[in-house]
Amino acid sequence: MTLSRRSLMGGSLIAGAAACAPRTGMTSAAPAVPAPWGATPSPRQLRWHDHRQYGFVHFSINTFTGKEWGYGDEDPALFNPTDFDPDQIVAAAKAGELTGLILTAKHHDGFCLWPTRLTEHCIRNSPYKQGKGDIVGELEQACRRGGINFGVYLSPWDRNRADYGTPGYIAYYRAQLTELCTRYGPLFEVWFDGANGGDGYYGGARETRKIDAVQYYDWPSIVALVHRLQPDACTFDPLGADIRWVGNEDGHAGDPCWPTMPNHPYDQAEGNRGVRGAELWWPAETNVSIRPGWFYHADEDAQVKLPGKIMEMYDQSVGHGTTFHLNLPPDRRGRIHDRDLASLTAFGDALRATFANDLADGAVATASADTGGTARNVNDGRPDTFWLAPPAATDASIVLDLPPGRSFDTVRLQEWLPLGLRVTRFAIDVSDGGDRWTTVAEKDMVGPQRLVRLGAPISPRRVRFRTVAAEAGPAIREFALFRSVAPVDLPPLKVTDASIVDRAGWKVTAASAPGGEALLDASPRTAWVSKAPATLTIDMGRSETLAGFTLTPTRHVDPQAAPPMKYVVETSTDGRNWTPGGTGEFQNINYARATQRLAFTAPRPARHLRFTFPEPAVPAPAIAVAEIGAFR
Ligand code: FUL
Repeated sequence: MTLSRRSLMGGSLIAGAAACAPRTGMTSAAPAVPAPWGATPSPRQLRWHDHRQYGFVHFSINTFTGKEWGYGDEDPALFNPTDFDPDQIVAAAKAGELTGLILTAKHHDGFCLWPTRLTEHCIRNSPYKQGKGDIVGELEQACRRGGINFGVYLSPWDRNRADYGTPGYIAYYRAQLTELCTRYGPLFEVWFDGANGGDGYYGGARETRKIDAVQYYDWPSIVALVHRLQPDACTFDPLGADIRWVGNEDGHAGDPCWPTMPNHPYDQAEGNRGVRGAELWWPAETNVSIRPGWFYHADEDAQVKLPGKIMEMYDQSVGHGTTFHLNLPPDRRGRIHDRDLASLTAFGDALRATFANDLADGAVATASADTGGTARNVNDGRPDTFWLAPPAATDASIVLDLPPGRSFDTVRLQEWLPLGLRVTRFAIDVSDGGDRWTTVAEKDMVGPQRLVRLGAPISPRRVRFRTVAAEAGPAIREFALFRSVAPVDLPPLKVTDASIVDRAGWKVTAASAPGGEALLDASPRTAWVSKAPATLTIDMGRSETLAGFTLTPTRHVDPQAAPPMKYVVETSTDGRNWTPGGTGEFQNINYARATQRLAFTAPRPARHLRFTFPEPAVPAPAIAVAEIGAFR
């Protein structure tokens, strides 16, 4: 039988709802729980929603080669962390209030971080612990010790395997997955990357291989394998069983981001906002790196996202109804760098300080419509209770009469998900007594979690949640109030990297489009834009021995101009005689907008650099590049 996404999603919704009947007190009988409205989460999705924010750990061969995507021909001997400390990584995650970690057990280059017998391209052949180490197991154990969840990323694309593209590779991939799902205890999430096919080593073939991912992997059967071996693990997969991609790697979900989606293949624009009332419960995860790249690169130490930025991303992910998946890449020692740790800690401190005290605690809740005295459940601090309005009460509201002196600027709301997304739009009103209400916010969707930031603290006597539009009387799990604490900022970090060539005196001497000075102005905000093929020649004003060049793509997504897909680079000492410097593909450039470092085939003296960028990385009318540099 072919499993469809729908059959994967089905299951125990009824059990989910029944287990969660509202708490109605000792004396009253539990009211009948009404039918859910629309799609509802499976029990495993329901648990996953409550994980809220967790970490990604990109750590592999790329950490040691400075790349974002390994080609697949890297020597396993390169993997050599000098001081791998999984407890330090877990402590960093906990400092940032992350509830779990997902490790890249294998990235696109095919190198496996666990001692598998399925391939030689793995940690057994690395110097780490003389081939006796197991990064997957060591991090898993540290997560258990630290009391946080553990999950794995296993890249479907494998640039090392000779059999990539044939049925033999799928058997290999499933065997890998089986090892990961059976050796490392309960996993909370299994992450399947959407990046698939392109050039690679492929056992020495060194060619480009394209596959039809949907057909090749047969996602429903892979997801079924995970669910059979790991019933609690939600899959992040490109077809759509448990968790969907939010549609960007910048840390923001649409406002709101509905957890429901139509039953058709993933569409990036839809993925960012979801579709109200659609058939599938397929909620989004917002994944983003704390650094420009997914892997650690020392020259990005000064570009670690600041605590305020992390808080903004938290608000725009968790606060919009998705989970927040923040990448923390360990450095070459195998530890989280001090800068990332400082930023995470400041973010975590602010989060803890903000949400420590629910200022709705002790308030008296009165609902305009209620089923069996459930209004008080809305601020009882319990995750297993909710206020339930009768199904027909689509205009229901609930008022919290606050004890005096409560000053808040943040409202946190949650819907009782087993009954579906009943509320379409709501308002928050406040009053100082009597019936004069002022509306301070109006938003679409309550959903798994909704944060409403008011901008400034207010101290009303009463605060009201009011449905503006609903499909059924609301079922609200939480109506909480907080006073936000802003994260403490970090002092600027100045990095001096002697390998980076100073660009003073550089000039663009020929180009396929004007505006080349934007490439040399040290601002990633300005860009040089050219139709494809884009060509560019730079005179550095003096000759020196260079090892390679850097290219920074534009940071913003622009349908009119995309980063280049490939490059051809040449060097010259006199501007007349040119030596090939290499050709290649930029790695993941359209999604991770980080500076790319490309080594020449060999270091050489050079004064002039000449580039050709044949085509954009994704279909677009033009190519855009923000900065070009060089390294020794
Ligand atoms: C992308 C990959 O290509 C990146 O390298 C990274 O792993 C990111 C999380 O997903 O699709």
